[in-house]
Amino acid sequence: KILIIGASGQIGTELSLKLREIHGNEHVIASDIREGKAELMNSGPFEVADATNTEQIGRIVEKYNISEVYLMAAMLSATAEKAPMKAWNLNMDSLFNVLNLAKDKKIEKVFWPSSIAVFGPTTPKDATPQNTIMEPSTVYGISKQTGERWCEYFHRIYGVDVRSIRYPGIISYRTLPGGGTTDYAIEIFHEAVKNGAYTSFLSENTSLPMMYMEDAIKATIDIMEAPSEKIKIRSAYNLSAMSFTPKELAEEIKKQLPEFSILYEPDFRQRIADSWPSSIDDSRAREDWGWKHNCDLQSLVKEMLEGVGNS
Ligand code: VAH
Repeated sequence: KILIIGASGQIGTELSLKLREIHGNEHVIASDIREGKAELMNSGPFEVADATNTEQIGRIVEKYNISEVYLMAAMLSATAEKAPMKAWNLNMDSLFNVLNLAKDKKIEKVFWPSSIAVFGPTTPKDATPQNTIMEPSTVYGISKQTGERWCEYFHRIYGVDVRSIRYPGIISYRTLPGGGTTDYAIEIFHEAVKNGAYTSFLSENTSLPMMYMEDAIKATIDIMEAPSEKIKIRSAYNLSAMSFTPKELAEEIKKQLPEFSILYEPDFRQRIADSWPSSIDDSRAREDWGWKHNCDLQSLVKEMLEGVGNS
Protein backbone atom coordinates (compact mmCIF):
# COMPACT_ATOMS: atom_id res chain seq x y z
CA LYS A 1 0.00 0.00 0.00
CA ILE A 2 1.09 3.60 -0.63
CA LEU A 3 1.16 6.43 1.93
CA ILE A 4 1.30 10.10 0.90
CA ILE A 5 2.44 12.38 3.73
CA GLY A 6 1.53 16.03 3.05
CA ALA A 7 -1.44 14.85 0.95
CA SER A 8 -3.41 18.07 1.53
CA GLY A 9 -0.72 20.23 -0.10
CA GLN A 10 -0.42 21.62 -3.64
CA ILE A 11 1.38 18.57 -5.12
CA GLY A 12 0.25 16.05 -2.48
CA THR A 13 -3.42 16.47 -3.36
CA GLU A 14 -3.03 15.83 -7.08
CA LEU A 15 -0.49 13.06 -6.50
CA SER A 16 -2.91 11.27 -4.14
CA LEU A 17 -5.79 11.53 -6.62
CA LYS A 18 -3.63 10.27 -9.50
CA LEU A 19 -2.25 7.32 -7.49
CA ARG A 20 -5.80 6.41 -6.42
CA GLU A 21 -6.86 6.48 -10.07
CA ILE A 22 -4.01 4.09 -10.94
CA HIS A 23 -4.01 1.73 -7.93
CA GLY A 24 -7.53 2.04 -6.52
CA ASN A 25 -8.74 4.27 -3.68
CA GLU A 26 -8.20 1.81 -0.83
CA HIS A 27 -4.59 1.16 -1.91
CA VAL A 28 -3.55 4.81 -1.32
CA ILE A 29 -3.60 6.30 2.18
CA ALA A 30 -3.52 10.11 2.38
CA SER A 31 -2.20 11.86 5.48
CA ASP A 32 -1.51 15.44 6.56
CA ILE A 33 -1.52 17.63 9.65
CA ARG A 34 -4.86 19.03 8.46
CA GLU A 35 -7.68 17.68 6.32
CA GLY A 36 -7.63 18.51 2.60
CA LYS A 37 -10.06 19.21 -0.22
CA ALA A 38 -13.38 17.33 -0.30
CA GLU A 39 -12.29 15.49 -3.47
CA LEU A 40 -9.31 14.08 -1.54
CA MET A 41 -11.22 13.33 1.67
CA ASN A 42 -14.05 11.57 -0.16
CA SER A 43 -11.88 9.43 -2.43
CA GLY A 44 -10.15 7.13 0.08
CA PRO A 45 -8.56 6.65 3.56
CA PHE A 46 -7.20 9.78 5.29
CA GLU A 47 -5.17 9.93 8.51
CA VAL A 48 -4.48 13.20 10.38
CA ALA A 49 -0.83 12.97 11.47
CA ASP A 50 2.26 15.10 12.08
CA ALA A 51 4.95 14.20 9.51
CA THR A 52 7.68 14.74 12.11
CA ASN A 53 6.08 12.38 14.68
CA THR A 54 7.70 8.92 14.51
CA GLU A 55 4.96 7.12 16.49
CA GLN A 56 2.08 8.59 14.46
CA ILE A 57 3.68 7.79 11.09
CA GLY A 58 4.93 4.40 12.33
CA ARG A 59 1.40 3.50 13.44
CA ILE A 60 -0.09 4.37 10.03
CA VAL A 61 2.61 2.31 8.28
CA GLU A 62 1.71 -0.66 10.46
CA LYS A 63 -2.07 -0.19 10.36
CA TYR A 64 -2.21 -0.19 6.54
CA ASN A 65 0.84 -2.36 5.80
CA ILE A 66 2.46 0.49 3.82
CA SER A 67 5.30 -0.40 1.42
CA GLU A 68 5.90 2.96 -0.31
CA VAL A 69 5.91 6.51 1.09
CA TYR A 70 5.75 9.79 -0.85
CA LEU A 71 6.87 12.49 1.60
CA MET A 72 5.36 15.70 0.24
CA ALA A 73 5.18 17.69 3.49
CA ALA A 74 7.48 20.76 3.69
CA MET A 75 7.51 24.46 4.36
CA LEU A 76 8.26 26.23 1.07
CA SER A 77 10.72 29.02 0.29
CA ALA A 78 8.81 32.20 1.11
CA THR A 79 7.11 30.88 4.25
CA ALA A 80 10.33 29.29 5.49
CA GLU A 81 12.09 32.67 5.43
CA LYS A 82 9.57 33.87 8.01
CA ALA A 83 10.07 30.87 10.37
CA PRO A 84 13.58 29.42 9.75
CA MET A 85 13.79 26.99 12.69
CA LYS A 86 10.20 25.76 12.26
CA ALA A 87 10.90 25.17 8.55
CA TRP A 88 14.17 23.37 9.25
CA ASN A 89 12.57 21.09 11.84
CA LEU A 90 9.57 20.22 9.66
CA ASN A 91 11.61 19.67 6.47
CA MET A 92 14.37 17.63 8.17
CA ASP A 93 12.58 15.73 10.95
CA SER A 94 9.93 14.48 8.52
CA LEU A 95 12.69 13.22 6.19
CA PHE A 96 14.58 11.41 9.00
CA ASN A 97 11.26 9.95 10.17
CA VAL A 98 10.67 8.31 6.78
CA LEU A 99 14.29 7.41 5.95
CA ASN A 100 14.61 5.57 9.27
CA LEU A 101 11.41 3.61 8.59
CA ALA A 102 13.06 2.45 5.35
CA LYS A 103 16.38 1.76 7.10
CA ASP A 104 14.48 -0.41 9.62
CA LYS A 105 12.84 -2.23 6.67
CA LYS A 106 9.36 -1.06 7.76
CA ILE A 107 8.83 0.31 4.22
CA GLU A 108 10.50 -0.56 0.89
CA LYS A 109 10.61 2.64 -1.17
CA VAL A 110 10.60 6.40 -0.55
CA PHE A 111 9.95 9.43 -2.75
CA TRP A 112 11.18 12.75 -1.39
CA PRO A 113 11.01 16.01 -3.41
CA SER A 114 14.01 18.27 -3.68
CA SER A 115 13.87 21.61 -5.51
CA ILE A 116 15.78 23.97 -7.78
CA ALA A 117 16.06 25.93 -4.52
CA VAL A 118 19.17 23.84 -3.74
CA PHE A 119 21.00 26.15 -6.20
CA GLY A 120 22.19 29.56 -5.05
CA PRO A 121 23.54 32.88 -6.37
CA THR A 122 26.97 31.35 -7.26
CA THR A 123 25.43 28.52 -9.32
CA PRO A 124 25.69 28.88 -13.13
CA LYS A 125 22.24 30.29 -14.01
CA ASP A 126 21.64 29.00 -17.53
CA ALA A 127 21.09 25.28 -18.20
CA THR A 128 22.21 24.61 -14.63
CA PRO A 129 24.06 21.25 -14.65
CA GLN A 130 23.20 18.21 -12.49
CA ASN A 131 26.50 18.56 -10.59
CA THR A 132 27.59 22.13 -9.89
CA ILE A 133 28.20 24.73 -7.19
CA MET A 134 25.33 24.76 -4.71
CA GLU A 135 25.34 27.54 -2.09
CA PRO A 136 21.60 28.00 -1.40
CA SER A 137 20.77 31.28 0.34
CA THR A 138 17.29 30.33 1.62
CA VAL A 139 16.29 28.18 4.60
CA TYR A 140 14.20 26.06 2.27
CA GLY A 141 17.12 25.60 -0.16
CA ILE A 142 19.49 24.68 2.68
CA SER A 143 17.00 22.08 3.95
CA LYS A 144 16.60 20.61 0.46
CA GLN A 145 20.36 20.50 -0.16
CA THR A 146 20.94 18.80 3.21
CA GLY A 147 18.03 16.46 2.58
CA GLU A 148 19.63 15.39 -0.72
CA ARG A 149 22.87 14.54 1.08
CA TRP A 150 21.01 12.44 3.65
CA CYS A 151 19.03 10.60 0.95
CA GLU A 152 22.29 9.74 -0.82
CA TYR A 153 23.84 8.66 2.52
CA PHE A 154 20.91 6.39 3.53
CA HIS A 155 21.02 4.79 0.09
CA ARG A 156 24.79 4.23 0.09
CA ILE A 157 25.17 3.11 3.73
CA TYR A 158 21.84 1.37 4.48
CA GLY A 159 20.65 0.45 0.96
CA VAL A 160 17.47 2.56 1.33
CA ASP A 161 15.61 2.82 -2.00
CA VAL A 162 14.92 6.57 -1.91
CA ARG A 163 14.33 8.56 -5.11
CA SER A 164 14.20 12.31 -5.55
CA ILE A 165 13.80 15.06 -8.12
CA ARG A 166 14.53 18.80 -7.95
CA TYR A 167 11.10 20.22 -8.76
CA PRO A 168 10.99 23.55 -10.60
CA GLY A 169 8.04 25.86 -9.94
CA ILE A 170 4.91 23.71 -10.24
CA ILE A 171 1.79 25.25 -11.76
CA SER A 172 -1.73 23.92 -11.19
CA TYR A 173 -5.27 25.16 -10.84
CA ARG A 174 -6.90 22.47 -8.66
CA THR A 175 -4.98 23.43 -5.50
CA LEU A 176 -3.85 26.81 -4.22
CA PRO A 177 -0.09 27.48 -4.04
CA GLY A 178 1.66 26.68 -0.76
CA GLY A 179 3.80 29.73 0.08
CA GLY A 180 6.44 29.46 -2.63
CA THR A 181 8.29 32.06 -4.65
CA THR A 182 6.90 30.69 -7.92
CA ASP A 183 3.31 31.17 -6.71
CA TYR A 184 2.94 34.25 -8.96
CA ALA A 185 2.61 31.84 -11.92
CA ILE A 186 -0.50 30.35 -10.32
CA GLU A 187 -2.05 33.50 -8.84
CA ILE A 188 -1.80 35.29 -12.22
CA PHE A 189 -4.36 32.93 -13.78
CA HIS A 190 -6.90 33.33 -10.96
CA GLU A 191 -6.53 37.12 -11.13
CA ALA A 192 -6.62 37.19 -14.94
CA VAL A 193 -9.94 35.29 -14.99
CA LYS A 194 -11.43 37.20 -12.02
CA ASN A 195 -10.19 40.77 -12.56
CA GLY A 196 -8.41 40.83 -15.94
CA ALA A 197 -5.35 42.22 -14.16
CA TYR A 198 -2.50 41.07 -11.91
CA THR A 199 0.30 42.70 -9.94
CA SER A 200 3.36 40.44 -10.04
CA PHE A 201 5.61 40.22 -6.95
CA LEU A 202 8.53 39.30 -9.24
CA SER A 203 10.03 41.71 -11.80
CA GLU A 204 9.15 41.30 -15.48
CA ASN A 205 12.42 39.69 -16.60
CA THR A 206 12.73 37.11 -13.80
CA SER A 207 13.18 33.85 -15.69
CA LEU A 208 12.49 30.71 -13.62
CA PRO A 209 12.23 26.98 -14.45
CA MET A 210 8.59 25.90 -14.39
CA MET A 211 6.44 22.81 -14.97
CA TYR A 212 2.74 22.03 -15.30
CA MET A 213 1.37 19.87 -12.46
CA GLU A 214 0.51 16.95 -14.78
CA ASP A 215 4.15 16.72 -15.88
CA ALA A 216 5.36 16.91 -12.26
CA ILE A 217 3.01 14.07 -11.22
CA LYS A 218 4.12 12.01 -14.26
CA ALA A 219 7.80 12.52 -13.38
CA THR A 220 7.14 11.57 -9.74
CA ILE A 221 5.38 8.33 -10.63
CA ASP A 222 7.84 7.53 -13.47
CA ILE A 223 10.87 7.77 -11.20
CA MET A 224 9.17 5.64 -8.55
CA GLU A 225 8.12 2.98 -11.08
CA ALA A 226 11.56 2.81 -12.77
CA PRO A 227 13.72 -0.28 -12.00
CA SER A 228 16.09 0.56 -9.14
CA GLU A 229 19.22 0.03 -11.25
CA LYS A 230 18.14 2.87 -13.57
CA ILE A 231 18.19 5.40 -10.71
CA LYS A 232 21.88 6.19 -10.72
CA ILE A 233 21.57 9.50 -8.83
CA ARG A 234 20.35 9.08 -5.26
CA SER A 235 20.64 12.71 -4.14
CA ALA A 236 18.08 14.25 -6.56
CA TYR A 237 17.66 14.59 -10.34
CA ASN A 238 17.49 17.95 -12.10
CA LEU A 239 14.09 18.17 -13.77
CA SER A 240 12.58 20.78 -16.03
CA ALA A 241 9.99 21.44 -18.72
CA MET A 242 10.19 25.15 -19.56
CA SER A 243 11.43 28.51 -18.30
CA PHE A 244 9.66 31.82 -18.63
CA THR A 245 9.51 35.34 -17.18
CA PRO A 246 6.39 37.05 -15.80
CA LYS A 247 6.43 39.21 -18.96
CA GLU A 248 6.48 36.16 -21.28
CA LEU A 249 3.68 34.55 -19.25
CA ALA A 250 1.59 37.75 -19.39
CA GLU A 251 2.12 38.00 -23.19
CA GLU A 252 0.91 34.41 -23.60
CA ILE A 253 -2.17 35.11 -21.46
CA LYS A 254 -2.93 38.23 -23.54
CA LYS A 255 -3.21 36.00 -26.64
CA GLN A 256 -6.29 34.43 -24.98
CA LEU A 257 -7.42 37.47 -22.93
CA PRO A 258 -6.47 40.59 -24.95
CA GLU A 259 -7.57 43.04 -22.23
CA PHE A 260 -5.42 41.39 -19.54
CA SER A 261 -3.00 43.86 -17.91
CA ILE A 262 -0.06 43.34 -15.55
CA LEU A 263 1.92 45.51 -13.11
CA TYR A 264 5.23 44.62 -11.43
CA GLU A 265 5.83 45.32 -7.73
CA PRO A 266 8.73 43.08 -6.60
CA ASP A 267 8.69 42.17 -2.91
CA PHE A 268 11.03 40.12 -0.63
CA ARG A 269 10.55 37.10 -2.91
CA GLN A 270 12.53 38.84 -5.69
CA ARG A 271 15.74 38.19 -3.76
CA ILE A 272 14.86 34.49 -3.50
CA ALA A 273 14.04 34.22 -7.21
CA ASP A 274 17.27 36.05 -8.14
CA SER A 275 19.26 33.35 -6.30
CA TRP A 276 17.77 30.55 -8.40
CA PRO A 277 18.65 29.32 -11.93
CA SER A 278 16.94 30.70 -15.01
CA SER A 279 16.92 27.27 -16.71
CA ILE A 280 17.89 23.70 -15.87
CA ASP A 281 19.76 20.92 -17.72
CA ASP A 282 17.76 17.76 -16.96
CA SER A 283 19.53 15.47 -19.47
CA ARG A 284 20.43 12.91 -16.78
CA ALA A 285 16.75 12.31 -15.91
CA ARG A 286 16.02 11.94 -19.61
CA GLU A 287 18.92 9.47 -20.07
CA ASP A 288 18.55 7.39 -16.88
CA TRP A 289 14.78 6.88 -16.55
CA GLY A 290 13.26 8.28 -19.74
CA TRP A 291 11.91 11.59 -18.46
CA LYS A 292 10.25 13.86 -21.01
CA HIS A 293 7.80 16.69 -20.47
CA ASN A 294 4.56 17.20 -22.43
CA CYS A 295 3.38 20.66 -21.50
CA ASP A 296 4.98 23.84 -22.88
CA LEU A 297 4.08 27.50 -22.24
CA GLN A 298 1.32 27.64 -24.86
CA SER A 299 -0.47 24.50 -23.64
CA LEU A 300 0.09 25.55 -20.00
CA VAL A 301 -1.73 28.85 -20.50
CA LYS A 302 -4.57 27.17 -22.39
CA GLU A 303 -5.03 24.46 -19.71
CA MET A 304 -4.75 26.90 -16.80
CA LEU A 305 -7.23 29.45 -18.18
CA GLU A 306 -9.69 26.64 -18.96
CA GLY A 307 -9.14 25.00 -15.56
CA VAL A 308 -9.44 28.22 -13.54
CA GLY A 309 -12.36 29.36 -15.65
CA ASN A 310 -14.30 26.16 -14.93
CA SER A 311 -13.34 25.72 -11.26
C1 VAH B 1 8.84 27.45 -3.98
N1 VAH B 1 7.26 26.26 -5.41
O1 VAH B 1 8.62 28.43 -4.65
C2 VAH B 1 8.42 26.09 -4.55
C3 VAH B 1 9.54 25.50 -5.36
C4 VAH B 1 11.32 25.96 -7.06
C5 VAH B 1 10.13 26.48 -6.37
O2 VAH B 1 10.53 24.98 -4.54
O3 VAH B 1 9.39 27.49 -2.91
